[in-house]
Amino acid sequence: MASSDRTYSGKEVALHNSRESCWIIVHGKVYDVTDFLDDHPGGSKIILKYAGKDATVEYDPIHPPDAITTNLKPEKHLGSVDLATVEKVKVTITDEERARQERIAARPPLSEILNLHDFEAIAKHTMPEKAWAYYSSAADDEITNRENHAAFHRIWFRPRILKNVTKVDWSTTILGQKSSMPLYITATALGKLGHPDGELNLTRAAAKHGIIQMIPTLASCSFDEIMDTAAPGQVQFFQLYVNKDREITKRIVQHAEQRGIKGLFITVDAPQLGRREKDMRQKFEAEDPSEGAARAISSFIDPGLDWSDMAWFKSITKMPLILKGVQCWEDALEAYDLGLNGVVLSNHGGRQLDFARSGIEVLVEVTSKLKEMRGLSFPNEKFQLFVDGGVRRATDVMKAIALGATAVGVGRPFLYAYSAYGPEGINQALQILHDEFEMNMRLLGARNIKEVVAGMVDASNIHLHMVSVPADNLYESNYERLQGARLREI
Ligand code: 173
Repeated sequence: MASSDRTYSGKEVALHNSRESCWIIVHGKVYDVTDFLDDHPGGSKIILKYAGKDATVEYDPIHPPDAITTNLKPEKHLGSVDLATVEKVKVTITDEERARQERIAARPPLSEILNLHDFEAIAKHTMPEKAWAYYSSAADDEITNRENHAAFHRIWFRPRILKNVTKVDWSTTILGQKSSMPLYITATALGKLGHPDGELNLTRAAAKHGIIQMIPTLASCSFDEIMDTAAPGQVQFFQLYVNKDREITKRIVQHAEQRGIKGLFITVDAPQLGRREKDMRQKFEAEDPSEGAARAISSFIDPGLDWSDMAWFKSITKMPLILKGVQCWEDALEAYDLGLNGVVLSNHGGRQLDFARSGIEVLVEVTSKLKEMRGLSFPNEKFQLFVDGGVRRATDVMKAIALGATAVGVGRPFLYAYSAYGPEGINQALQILHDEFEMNMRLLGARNIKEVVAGMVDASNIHLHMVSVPADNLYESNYERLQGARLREI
């Protein structure tokens, strides 16, 4: 019987290269995954590709480092391998990859990146194709994905003048926690697809700029690694996918609380993952070749979650509870009546139900109905409203604040910033937003976030989906059209 302190040679491991006996190497350790093959959420095919070999490079972006140790029985942890004896997995540099490297070398200097669209433009041309497809993809015809951004174009400003705007301050508090801007880094999965440090890029930049990061359940880095990287006292939120096994959920939630997480955002818009066709066309190497990266790893999410679970969440944690993915006033009202602490008006970046309305549009109906039915005014300390989706500018954030949001979530733009330029990219992205806030607060005539009020916007057309707006040239050049099926080469 193998013992876990044994050191194997690469040759010995290489013998176990079949479905009958399948060993793999990850980070210098040897694992017997023969019995696990059919339980692997991403299917057996991808593991078998690395049978007897070092799978680290393929493993890293998709799994938190502790995924293998927590999911594989201890007796299957066979020991270490002498890496010097392991045959390198041959990485053949394709013409496509060579061309990508050339494009990376041709990036403009960061000083020429002027806005968040610019990061997206560079990321589109320099990220590995699969990673770009995964981050940029959205559900079905991607109508909601485009609408998220377009909806902000139906809101116009009514600036005030002569307000002595020598000093302007756009800092705020979110769930009682200080933030240097009324926005937070929202949760997005698989951060390492864009850069080897994955979510840690966001953690470090959030600390530097005094903003809050929402840590995703499906981060590429482990939760503890992210918490350990955070600066002392750095405020973080946690996004939760609820596992069918509630004991696992309870363990995750209580661990998050114990590590100092200040808000639990329960995702409620993904009982099943949307079909993201750009991702599916990448032929991600899952059991079912049409699955795509996200679907392959999401089978644990419980479609049985319902309102009656909320009392249970309250019983297992004292963290503020916020539902992420509310899409109409009726559900916002229910959340309020159940005593939850807020809702994120979100359609998951257009990645779930296509033709779901934008969060900013839903915000307008939620504030009006909750005022009418419960006498609430917004922003509201006790029941906070958040919006995400389509945000690219400080002016987008200010529109949401004027309409009653406490803060706004930004996801993809920050992934693109670090995917295109690494840690300096995300720093620059946040600096750009600070600069945009400073200028636009002055131009709007608001000295602080409390002065950004409903009277400063005209959102009277928000519910009209067919109004003429000026062309959005930067966005249009980044948006990638869906491609239909093509004939095979003959
Ligand atoms: O939007 C997503 O891609 C997402 O939330 C997700 C969910 C499960 C697995 C991977 C990603």
